[in-house]
Amino acid sequence: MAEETEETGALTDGFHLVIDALKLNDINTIYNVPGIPITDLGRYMQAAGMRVLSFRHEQNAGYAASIAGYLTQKPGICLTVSAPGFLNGLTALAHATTNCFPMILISGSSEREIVDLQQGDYEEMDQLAIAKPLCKAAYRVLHAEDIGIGIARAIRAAVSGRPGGVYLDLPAKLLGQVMDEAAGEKSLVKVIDAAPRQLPAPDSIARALDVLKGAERPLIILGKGAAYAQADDAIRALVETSGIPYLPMSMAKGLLPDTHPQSASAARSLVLKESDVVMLIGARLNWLLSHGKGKAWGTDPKKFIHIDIEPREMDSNVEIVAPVVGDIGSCVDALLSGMGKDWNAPPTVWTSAVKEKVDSNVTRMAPRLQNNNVPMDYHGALGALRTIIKERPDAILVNEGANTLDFARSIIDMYQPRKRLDVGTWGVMGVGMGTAIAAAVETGKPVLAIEGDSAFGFSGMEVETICRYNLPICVVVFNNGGIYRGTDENSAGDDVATTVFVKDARYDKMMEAFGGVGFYATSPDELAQAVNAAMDSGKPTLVNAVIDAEAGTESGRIGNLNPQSVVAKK
Ligand code: OXT
Ligand code: ADP
Ligand code: MG
Repeated sequence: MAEETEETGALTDGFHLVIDALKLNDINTIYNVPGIPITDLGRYMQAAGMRVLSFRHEQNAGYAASIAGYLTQKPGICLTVSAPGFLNGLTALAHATTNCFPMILISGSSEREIVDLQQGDYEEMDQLAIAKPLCKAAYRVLHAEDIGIGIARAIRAAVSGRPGGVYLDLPAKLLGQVMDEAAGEKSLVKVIDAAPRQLPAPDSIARALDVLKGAERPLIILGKGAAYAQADDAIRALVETSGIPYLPMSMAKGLLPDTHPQSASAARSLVLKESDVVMLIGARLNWLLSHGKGKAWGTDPKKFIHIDIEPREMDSNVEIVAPVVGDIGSCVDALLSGMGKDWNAPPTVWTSAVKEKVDSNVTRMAPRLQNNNVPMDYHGALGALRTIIKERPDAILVNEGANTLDFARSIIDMYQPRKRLDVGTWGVMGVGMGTAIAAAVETGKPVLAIEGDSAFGFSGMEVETICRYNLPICVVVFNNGGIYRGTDENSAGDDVATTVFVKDARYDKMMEAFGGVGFYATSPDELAQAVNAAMDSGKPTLVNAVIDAEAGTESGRIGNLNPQSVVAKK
């Protein structure tokens, strides 16, 4: 209330209140594309000591913000201009929500009075209404004195419970609104305990342990929620104390090193089919796990234990006999103390069967990774990159594509948590450069981005951003001349086939165009040399890796999801 403030005569405004509110909450990095009405906001942020990274397209800034949220447990912030900029950022906001990454899309917007009467304002759009179905929460702030509360609500909504995307609408007029500085300062809110621990009910833990005790062929599945939770030591202790084989989902690889003796990564089909009790930790039974039923899960009856912070996730696809609702750190701690020291490891006949399958799959794959073929196949090229990650386990691996994604996932072992960042729940192409940039900025670690040539194209212009900020990112483009393969032919007309790109494209020149380093690699040895040089130098680098145009398969490992025409004419 005005009369309670110390009237100093000094004024503040919407721009500065937004900045002060973010800084008060330790949010100091912004991913944005400037323009009306937020150009000055970015300038003032920079002047106030915040890191403001400008991108070439909002979608990439948004993907950067979403993965920043995943890596830091603080909401990643994407800042966009009204209507078209907002819409460009919206795909990333939806992606963050879908993947349970905390992110806030802050967008400038046009004049409410004109927008609501649809009188044709500059970049007119009812952005709040459009954002709502795509995020966890959406807010608009109309008065400068509400900026503190608006930002506090956005932060809490993004990170508490199941994390997700939040939209915050800041109309242009708000930024220029002026108020007394002391009153403004008082209106700011430092969010206390933004993501409170959520302890599981003791009876849910007892129930889960009972089910686990009765298991003959138990399996733990670790998802990216488990990686997000940053309960790394507790999760490792749970896996090791229980003696249960575990299967990491793609972004949970490295939560325990992939070389861990209990890893069932290389026996995926076997453990899904033959397990009798499955404990999911921060993983959903969505399409990536065949919804917990059907052929992939075999005929043996299953009992599912599910640990998740979101109660409504339980029974979403199949019956969950032991729901454990709470934050993963607390749930895993409670399970561990319930297990005690005398916990019986699962029957050896089960763990040996898993180990045998792992060993045989690993042994079968090993010689294929040694080849030095020209042109390269996926195994040869990824065999070389696998060694590089083994030697540099703290590097962050970004990965997208179809074959490039699927082969890299199974070939490249990860050794540390949250080092593998990929296409996530939607299998979306285009996350590559935004993800690589945020990974470098947020962690200061070197980044290796392994990209299909199609995948890279969605965000390729951001190589300029990488050069501009001189980030330690090495992009390897798996250039097979197309989507899945470079060999399709159009059976009618002169246009090339729909999945085919320009032959012998030189993606390396794109990086050189902006002052970075380009390499052209035709063999696994050349590829290893180039990537090692890039990782040693820390310079922005792009390696054009020439892959056999025939090597890939349609849609990689998920070709079965393509509908088939029964009346196909050709
Ligand atoms: O147990 P079995 O015997 O089954 O064996 C398994 C493991 O046990 C074993 N394994 C191992 N063996 C030995 N050693 C080790 N270490 C080891 N580890 C594992 O290997 C097998 C396989 O293991 P995996 O991979 O774990 O198991 P599986 O069965 O594959 O798992 C199932 C899934 C579903 C969990 C897994 O497949 C998965 O995670 N898939 C994700 C797939 C995905 O998301 N794909 C991306 C989307 S594809 C498509 O949509 C594309 N588009 C369209 C498009 C998109 N997506 N987005 C937008 C915005 N617009 C359009 C496009 C345009 S892809 C694409 C571009 C593609 O072209 P590119 O040029 O970019 O790429 P290229 O294909 O390279 O040309
Ligand atoms: P994956 O794709 O790796 O299988 P998903 O994205 O499907 O993983 O699942 C992640 C799950 O983790 C979501 O259901 C989300 O609610 C949950 N989750 C995220 N953070 C936490 C946390 N701190 N505690 C408990 N569950 C969490
Ligand atoms: Mg390709």
